[in-house]
Amino acid sequence: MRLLTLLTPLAALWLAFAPAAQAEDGYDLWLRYHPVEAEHAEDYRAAAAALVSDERGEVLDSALAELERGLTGLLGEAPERSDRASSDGSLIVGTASSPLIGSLGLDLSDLGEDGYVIRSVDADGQRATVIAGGGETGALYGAFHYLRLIQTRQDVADLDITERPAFGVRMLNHWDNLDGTVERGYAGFSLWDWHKLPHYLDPRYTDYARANASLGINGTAVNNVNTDALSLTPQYLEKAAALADVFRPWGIRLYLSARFSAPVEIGGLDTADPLDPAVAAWWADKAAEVYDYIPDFGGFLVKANSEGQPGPQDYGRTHADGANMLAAALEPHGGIVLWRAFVYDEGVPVDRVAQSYDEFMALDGQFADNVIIQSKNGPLDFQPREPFHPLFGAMEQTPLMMEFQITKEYLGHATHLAYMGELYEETLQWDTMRPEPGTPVARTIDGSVFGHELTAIAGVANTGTDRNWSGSQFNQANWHAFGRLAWNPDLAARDLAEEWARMTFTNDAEFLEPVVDMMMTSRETVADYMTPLGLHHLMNASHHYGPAPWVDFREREDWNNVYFHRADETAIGFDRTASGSDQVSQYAPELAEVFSDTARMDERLLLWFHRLEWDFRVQSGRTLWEEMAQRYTEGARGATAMRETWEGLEGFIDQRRHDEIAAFLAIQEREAWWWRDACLSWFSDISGLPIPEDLPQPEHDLEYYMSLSFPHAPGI
Ligand code: BDP
Repeated sequence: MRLLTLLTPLAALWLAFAPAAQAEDGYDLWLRYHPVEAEHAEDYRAAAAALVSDERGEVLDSALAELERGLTGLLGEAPERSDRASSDGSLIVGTASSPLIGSLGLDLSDLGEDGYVIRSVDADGQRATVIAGGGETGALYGAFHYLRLIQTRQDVADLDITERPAFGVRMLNHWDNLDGTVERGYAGFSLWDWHKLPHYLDPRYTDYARANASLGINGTAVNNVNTDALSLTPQYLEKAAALADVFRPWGIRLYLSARFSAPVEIGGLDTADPLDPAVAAWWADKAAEVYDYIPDFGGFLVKANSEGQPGPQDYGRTHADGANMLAAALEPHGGIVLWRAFVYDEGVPVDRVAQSYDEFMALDGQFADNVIIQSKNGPLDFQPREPFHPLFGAMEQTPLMMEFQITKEYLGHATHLAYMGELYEETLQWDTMRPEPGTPVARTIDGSVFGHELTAIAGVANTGTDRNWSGSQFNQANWHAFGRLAWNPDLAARDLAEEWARMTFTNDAEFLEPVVDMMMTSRETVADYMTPLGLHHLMNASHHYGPAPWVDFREREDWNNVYFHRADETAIGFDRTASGSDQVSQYAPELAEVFSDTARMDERLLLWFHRLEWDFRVQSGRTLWEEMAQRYTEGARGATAMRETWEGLEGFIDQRRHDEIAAFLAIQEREAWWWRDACLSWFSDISGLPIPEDLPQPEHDLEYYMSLSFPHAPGI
């Protein structure tokens, strides 16, 4: 008894602190708003003592609510609310139409709806900070920017910031199915509970929209590109409309993937031929119906004639015929068509990697004004490393947009740490040399080189029902980096890694330095232990989990790993130079020349472009085989190093997230060595060359690696 009474106050004390500790499961993402250190709080409070606005609006209200929430969390007390800047330290928030903001005489022209300024001003003799958006969405993005400044401990006393997004449409693509599963999803089930919609709105829908808005993302395609025509029936449109209503106050428009054969499947027609007037009329009616449900509907995302999906080519028509027919249906309502360039179908070409460029270049200039072509970053399929897609820079007369994959289908799914910001940066900054040297991919899609007004960028989402949203804590950084680069593709991946880590974990430099370094090298590490030297598509069949260079049994030749690496006893690699498929000639001539020259090229793409004998001397002086063994080993060692680095960082952050990450890094380490051992064993067997003696020998024999099977790996 005595013991119990003694323990009770202690238990109470423990309970008082427990909820805070428990909350650190990653759910709050980078919007944690934990109290700033006492020594800084006073300055921040002085700058933002009152929230002032003389305007109302659905999106503006979100901006004000977020500032109130953020400032309260960060600074420990709620700012006063007022419609006048009557004392020092007012944070004035609004748009160009606010009388108060108008009276400050700022130049807000050229901001567009989404742009904003954040400026320290003198308002009637009072020191104030104004967050002024071109429109309400601009004010919302400005609000998040201001909070980010405090979250990352930057000075807010003397601000003069002007921001405008580089792309008009900044969207996520969800590969979510109506049954709640997610294709290539590694974070649980779909966020959308279609069954309970529209009558139950999970509060998580709002948190999802907030998180996107905090990055500047303004669109979301909620259903899989391998889509079900049912998504376009009234039953599901009503549900989609309920989601759109939740997203709207956060500046986010809803898009739907549209199945090309829907007129047959749900429309009772016997054809989906885009040139058939009855088909065009059906789509026009369907578009009008969609806009009745969702007045600000964004448009249709379409995967056609790819991997068995229906499309215009089923009727002898072109991608342009198909896209333009849908574009005509959406045009009266202001909608757009996002037509995917990821196409391969109809037999296996010599080089699958060449197909998309060939098909779309032939149609350049034939697309309607409200069509944009959505191309993956590389010409194959979201590999750990690919050269940029040659359409970037080449397709001049049609707006082209980037599709990145945030979910890591080919980079270790939930558990492996691979910071994609670094891959996105590499792609966006790659010099296409078109129309002239010094033209990075980013400039070919942001409208600046070819003058297109319609600009967009998409990321295949990694969100799901996991508490941490993204399957792992570090995968959140990939969502964050994508969103921030969608706003400004010239931001540095390293800066974004640091910004994310500050907001997600801590501002402590002793933690940040090793963590940011680890993030920045992580993608290369993964590329090394999975697919070094330009190898690609070595993942196990279908679910893409684990190594399997031996896959040769799939029904399509170009679904087999042996098709891509072509290893035999003499050589390895895919010859895409003039002596092979000549896919290299799809690039600007100066670039094609470099890619074709083993002495001048970046060897990280060596076997992507070249087929070389095992004893070929690489730039290090080693033989190709020795170099491959070396790279695989360094990759696996890199995974070990990441695990060790993280173990040394215990205590900087809450235990729960630390432990989860530590466990995932240990999985990654195990799987990295498995990748290395399995691939080297198999390539050693094929080439007849032993793994160099000075390197660790595989733990098991080749039969063991080849016997492993994972029929229930996630994501399919
Ligand atoms: C591949 C995925 C497949 C997708 C396809 C696509 O394996 O699940 O449907 O891309 O982008 O990467 O359409």
